[in-house]
Order: sequence, then structure tokens, then C-alpha cells
Amino acid sequence: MKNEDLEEKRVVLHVDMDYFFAQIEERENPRFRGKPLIVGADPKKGAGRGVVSTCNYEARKYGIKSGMPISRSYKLCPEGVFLPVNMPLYKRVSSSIFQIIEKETEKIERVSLDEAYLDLTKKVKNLKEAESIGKKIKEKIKRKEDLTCSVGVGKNKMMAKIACEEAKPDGIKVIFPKDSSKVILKKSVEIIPGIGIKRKKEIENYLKKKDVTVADAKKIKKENLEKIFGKLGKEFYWKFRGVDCEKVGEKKETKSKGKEYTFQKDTYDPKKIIKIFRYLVFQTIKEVGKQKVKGVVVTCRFEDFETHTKQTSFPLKFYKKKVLYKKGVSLLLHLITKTKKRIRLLGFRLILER
Ligand code: TTP
Ligand code: MG
Repeated sequence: MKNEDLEEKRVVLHVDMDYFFAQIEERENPRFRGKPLIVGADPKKGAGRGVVSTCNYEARKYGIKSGMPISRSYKLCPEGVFLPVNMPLYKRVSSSIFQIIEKETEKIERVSLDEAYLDLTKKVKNLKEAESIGKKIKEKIKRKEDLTCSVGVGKNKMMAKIACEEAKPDGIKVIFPKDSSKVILKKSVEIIPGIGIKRKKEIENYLKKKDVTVADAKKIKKENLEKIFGKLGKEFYWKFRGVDCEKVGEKKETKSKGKEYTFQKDTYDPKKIIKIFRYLVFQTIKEVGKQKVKGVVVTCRFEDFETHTKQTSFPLKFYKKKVLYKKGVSLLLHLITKTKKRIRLLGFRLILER
């Protein structure tokens, strides 16, 4: 049981801001407090074509979620307050918050603008002490930025994240090592990091059962999980038992820059497609400047919302514009030549050195 031995000694804390972009907008415009508030593309009275970035909890009561077409969110809640994304503001707030978090430990993994893991193993004697640090972080963020966050503490990253989810909004929760495997059993298998809708389906197909829980998934033998998920099978086998050996900082945030464009009308006109694609590529290259590039990602969303992504990696280098454009076009062709569907959205992204 080497995996578990390694684990028991760790103390991990997870911080995640509550409805981040929308909470900042509420703070900036207190008159919107208590109303459903949606941050994202312009809804254009239901004809808008982008997506929801996030929304406050009032809006979530209407079934609105991140990533949902903005037109759908408008239909669900036409009386909602719809605001555009103000990224420079959110980035400023994020760095102010990270200044607070970074005072607690150097062992930090920044997951996104509003989320981080802290390894407090060397700083605290037990999980209760980590809870006090969590409370301190919450208070400081509230005082400095007038925003709430949630905090989870556990014996590993997975348990800290699950605790944080349970603490939402504006809460703090500790899951003690002795309870770890027990508390996840009755939950949907989707709470396991790395298991999304697709992988959940694969487990359901294997078990010939719907709405599988972690307890159900735990019944699958390690060899069979490896057959289904390859190398990841072993990792899932342990995660179903509350064991997660991934270190804080191991999964580095990939730095990337990119642009997306939603067509006013779904299209298969090659002239329009290439014109927009060129624009996305050259705008992105302009923003990236002299940073080294190690990969290109192209995204294509079709008229039925099916979304495909293709990416290629290469040695870290400063590439000429033409080379990156060519790499992008070849990925785009892979995505669109085999389909007769019209394109709704195009995206181009460059993966950069951290
Ligand atoms: P999350 O932490 O996933 O969501 P949230 O902070 O809005 O809400 P929660 O209280 O559930 O944590 O994402 C952080 C921010 O990232 C979010 O405010 C907006 C942005 N975001 C997008 O722009 N698109 C997305 O699909 C998601 C999931 C997030
Ligand atoms: Mg959040």
C-alpha cells in the first residue's frame, strides 16, 4: 500500500472564489445584488451567439451554467442582468488575491484565475491548523477585495477540492483522512477529478448501470479499469478509494493565449472561414509577441454545438507567423474536411512556455 503511506502525511488546502467574474461585477455594481446576473457574450435579446462565462447563484436557480449558449440563458431568464466580460479587471483582482494566498506558503499550484492548491504539510501539525489558515485567507480576501471564497482541506488534492465544493458558497470544510474514502462513496463518480461526462458514460456502459456512484466504480478491478482507461486506470482505481498521489504544483497551469470567434450565421463558406481564421491567428500572434511557442490548438464548434479540438506540439521555439498559420490551417482542415456541418465557432490558441 505504498500509495496510501505517501499520502497520509500530507495536508492540502484548496481555495476557489465563489462565482468569480459575477461576484466582482456585483461588487462593482451593488444595485445588481440579489438579481440573477450573467457574465458572458451579448445575449442580443436571445439572438446572441457566444456563451456564458459564469453567473451568480440567483441565476443558477434558473438552470444557467458556465459554457451554456448565451441565447439559451436568455430564454431561461430574460429578466436577468447580462454583462460583458471585463477580463483586465478580473485579472487585477486575481493577482491581488494571489498576493494574499502566496503569503501562506511557497508550495502553491495556481489552477486558474480564481483557484489554487496549497501544500501546507510542512507548515502545520494537523488539518485543524490548516483550517485556521483557510479562515485567515478568507478573512483577508474579504477585507481587501470584499469578495467571498470557499476553502477545502484534505489529505490530498482531490479531497481538498471535494471539501471546497461542499463548502460552497463562502464556507470552509475539512475532510479528515479517516473519513476520506467514506465521504465520496455515495457521490456521483463525476466528483473524481479527471472523470467527466464521457468517462462516466464509459463506466456506466461497463457496469451496465445508470447514475454510477463512486461506490459502484470501486467495484471495478484495477486490471479492468486499465483496460478501459489505459494508464489512467490505475490512478482512478486509487482515487475511488480517496487516494490521490498528485503533488501540489505537479500539474502546471499551461500558459496559452488565444482567440475565438462566433459567426453571426453558421457557415460553410470557405472564404469566410479562412478570413476569420487568419484574423484569429494573426491577432493571437500579435498578442504573444516574442514569447516562445510550443503548440497550436484549433477549436471548431459546429451548428449542432458539437465541438472538436485538434492540437499539435513541437519543440519550444520562436516561430515565424507563416509557420504558425500553416500549422493552424492544417489542423483546421483535419477538423472540417470530414464533415458537412456548418461552422458556428472557430478558435485558435498558442501554447506558450511558462
Ligand atoms: P469557476 O471557479 O469554475 O466558477 P465560478 O467561480 O464562477 O463559480 P463557483 O462558485 O462555482 O466556483 O470558474 C472561475 C471563473 O472562470 C468564472 O467566474 C468565469 C470563468 N469561466 C469561464 O469563463 N468559462 C467557463 O466555462 C468556466 C467554468 C469558468
Ligand atoms: Mg470559482
